[in-house]
Amino acid sequence: MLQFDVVTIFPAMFDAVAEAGVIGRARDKGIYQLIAWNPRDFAQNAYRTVDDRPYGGGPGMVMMAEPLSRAVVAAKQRQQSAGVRKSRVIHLTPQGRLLNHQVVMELAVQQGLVLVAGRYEGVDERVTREIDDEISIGDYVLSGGELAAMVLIDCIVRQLPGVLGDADSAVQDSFVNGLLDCPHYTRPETYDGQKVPQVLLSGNHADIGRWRLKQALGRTWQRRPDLLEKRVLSADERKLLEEFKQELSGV
Ligand code: 9D3
Repeated sequence: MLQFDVVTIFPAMFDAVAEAGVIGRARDKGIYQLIAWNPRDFAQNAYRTVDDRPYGGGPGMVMMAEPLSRAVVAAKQRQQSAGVRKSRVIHLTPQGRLLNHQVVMELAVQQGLVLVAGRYEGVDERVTREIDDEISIGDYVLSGGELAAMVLIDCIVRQLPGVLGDADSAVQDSFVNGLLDCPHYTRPETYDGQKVPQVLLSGNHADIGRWRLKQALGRTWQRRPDLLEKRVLSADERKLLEEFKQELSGV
């Protein structure tokens, strides 16, 4: 069982991820455990203060080192008691390395992850001693690390054995084969004057497979050319992509 411990001043936010859909079911099945730790419970004064003004001046507040560090230590200790040999402590921060599928797979093989979600302008730099890794989920500004931690939990848990059925197996996911997904259709055959592509009604699974691959290649070429540059195309795939471009130009 993968152990997640999250350090956050908003523990209730994590009820959302642990209750909904496949990720909620995985927790019921005992595939992972998620515990939240509130730095306020480790604060030293009666006001349970966890933030203070920045040395050097400037706007905003900084998360204090002591309550945060003590919460991380408590989380690590709990993981050891649960049988985790080596916890990995990850700070979600805009300064971290960018999350991608490869990073997710690297984290999905760990026994225990302690996720540190910050608020305010940032975390006192001296908490670094407790941190193994820093991760950002993209170049846009969130109000805190909690949503980033939930993104991380979601994409790690769906990689764990027994979470997804064969049907939507993680092996079939986009980004695993380096392409965007093909378009999908369900009933009715005509919706608002728009027809389902004929090939999908043909029952010819070889043709359907080729059509889907062609669409996946074409959409990746149109929307995410950076993904195509990173991926070697087979002769067959190059031919399908050329066909896609031909069809687009109205031949
Ligand atoms: C003024 C400088 N800002 C840094 C870009 C301050 C700041 C903004 C937002 C500091 C922290 C935050 C809160 N964001 C996160 O904690 C965070 C985050 C994000 O904002 N974007 C992408 N990934 C992440 S992971 C954690």
